[in-house]
Amino acid sequence: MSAWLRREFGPANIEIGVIEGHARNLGVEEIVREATRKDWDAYLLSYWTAFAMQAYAVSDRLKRLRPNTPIVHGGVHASLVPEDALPHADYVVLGEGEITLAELLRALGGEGDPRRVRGIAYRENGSVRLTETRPLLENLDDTPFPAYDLLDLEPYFRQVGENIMHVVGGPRFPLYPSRGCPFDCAYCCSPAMWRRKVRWRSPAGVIAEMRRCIEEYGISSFHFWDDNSMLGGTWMEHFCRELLDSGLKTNWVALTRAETIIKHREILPLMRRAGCLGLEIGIESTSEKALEAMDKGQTLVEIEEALRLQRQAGLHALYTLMAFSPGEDLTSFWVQNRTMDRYFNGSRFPALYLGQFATTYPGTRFFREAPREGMVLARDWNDHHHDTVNFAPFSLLRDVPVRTRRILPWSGAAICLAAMFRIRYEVFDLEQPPSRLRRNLAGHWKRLRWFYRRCDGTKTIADLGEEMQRIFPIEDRFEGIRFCCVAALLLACLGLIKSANNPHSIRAIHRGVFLYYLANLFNPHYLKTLGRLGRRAFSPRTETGETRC
Ligand code: B12
Ligand code: SF4
Repeated sequence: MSAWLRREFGPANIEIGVIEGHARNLGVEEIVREATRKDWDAYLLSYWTAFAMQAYAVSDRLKRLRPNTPIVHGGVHASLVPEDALPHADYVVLGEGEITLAELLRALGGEGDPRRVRGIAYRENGSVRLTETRPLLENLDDTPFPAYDLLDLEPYFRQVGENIMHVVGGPRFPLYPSRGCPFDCAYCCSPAMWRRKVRWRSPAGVIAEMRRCIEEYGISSFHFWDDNSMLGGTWMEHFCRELLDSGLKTNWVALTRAETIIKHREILPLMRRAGCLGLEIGIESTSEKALEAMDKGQTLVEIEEALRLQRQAGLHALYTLMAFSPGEDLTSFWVQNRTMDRYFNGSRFPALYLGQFATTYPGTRFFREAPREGMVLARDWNDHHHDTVNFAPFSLLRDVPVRTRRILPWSGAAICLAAMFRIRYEVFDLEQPPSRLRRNLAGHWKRLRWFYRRCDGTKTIADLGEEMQRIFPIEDRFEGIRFCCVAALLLACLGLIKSANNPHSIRAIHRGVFLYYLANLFNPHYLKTLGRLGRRAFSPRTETGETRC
């Protein structure tokens, strides 16, 4: 966007400052302080749902300090729920921002009426007005080389685990071969945001961007951030051939879908030769019921075949999972873990596979249908993040857990606690003082044992959640349900509990998983991460109490 504005206005006629609050982990006050160091003509904010509250707080502070400076919001959250953003903004740019923002800034500078600009929302007499829809950009090759010179690039160059681009660590840049996706998955913002239309840049344009990244920044690794880079199989084929012809030595990973991989299987070896390291598939769930409910349009048979084909071509198979989608229950968690073991683990020790939590993003069908499908546990937008249990489906809440062991084995308990530490970031936030962190761990340990004892085949998970809320001193009104759902997920994956409706006997795998983690301890990468975690978790620090964004 900055590069677009610079080109539109001419570099000599516009000055742009970028504060990357998320990447630099800045708090509201820090952002406001930086933003008010100069007298800017407009403030532009971009954010996702999980950061909306911080963005609103920043806007409100800026409005108080600079009441005459227009504030414009954009990005996926503001675009899909402008009525929520508008109390904190003068204008919201809806969807694709390049042309709209340039026109709006010109209008704000006196060249026309801002309220006539297409593709925006604003307030008038207390109600929200949307202007005519802005057509999507016709030629994506028209988008300029990103203005990396305005960014602090250090957070992009960190190692895996600390890198904001996660999945694969190390220095690399994002790339967008395309925008949009024709599918209509219930939980995804893309259909509403990009209107299910797919547009492509030319292979030559993408390669030119790669060349500049290498020549100007020495970066030759890339993360393709479009929705499905393999969707146009012929595009990918041309791109790979041109990339090989260009002589550039690059590494890249991309997102795609299982059936796309199968459909374009013949180009996988070519992609590998052209520098592709791996492809990420959203597996989401291994429950056919859940996959159907979310309209994923991708079957388990396709997923397995796609993973096989990737491996055959020498590509890493990356994947994502979402726990607590409508349709999932205790049996599906057990089946999921065994299925993932089959997909990824072969004959090694059994492992525990955890991804993120299903999240009801506004503007999606999942958001609209969530109150009918389960309990919405999100208290505010801060909770709309995949690290937080913000939804529990009735299919799970109404399931009745039975333990498969008389008492919780210590190895099972240890795995559950370690896993909770990894997946419950909001509870085990490493920024909090060590004493609170230890208290949280001890509390989790106590509640886990209590939960296991109560899995006697007489109570549903919802009942247990409510009971836990009454018995334990928990401040958060949803924590009982949240905890029981997470405990149920982990214990069911390990086979230490099963559904009372499941007539089959289950062989618990806790010892195998424990050995798997033990074996991993000798992996230098894990050792390094653990060392870092230890240092971060237990080094003394002062608490500022400030919300981070
Ligand atoms: C690449 C990507 C990632 C990457 C990089 C993320 C990053 N740090 O930037 C990775 C893989 C790391 C990632 C992770 C996550 N992602 Co993600 N990701 C995407 C993806 C596929 C592309 C984002 C993108 O760059 N789009 C292309 C650009 C061109 O579009 P854009 O950013 O929307 O910007 C345009 C307009 O919005 C507008 N605009 C944007 N800002 C502004 C500001 C102003 C002032 C104006 C005028 C206009 C404007 O103009 C831009 C150009 O036209 C989107 C899906 C999608 N198709 O957008 C999901 C998406 C953004 N991710 C999402 C989420 C939730 C996540 C995760 C939390 C996990 C998850 N459940 O998927 C994590 C969290 C990561 C983190 N550290 O915080 C959600 C956000 C939903 C929401 N409402 O908040 C999306 C929309 C996917 C979805 N579930 O529907 N993600
Ligand atoms: S989840 Fe992937 S396939 Fe489904 S609509 Fe979103 S981008 Fe498309």
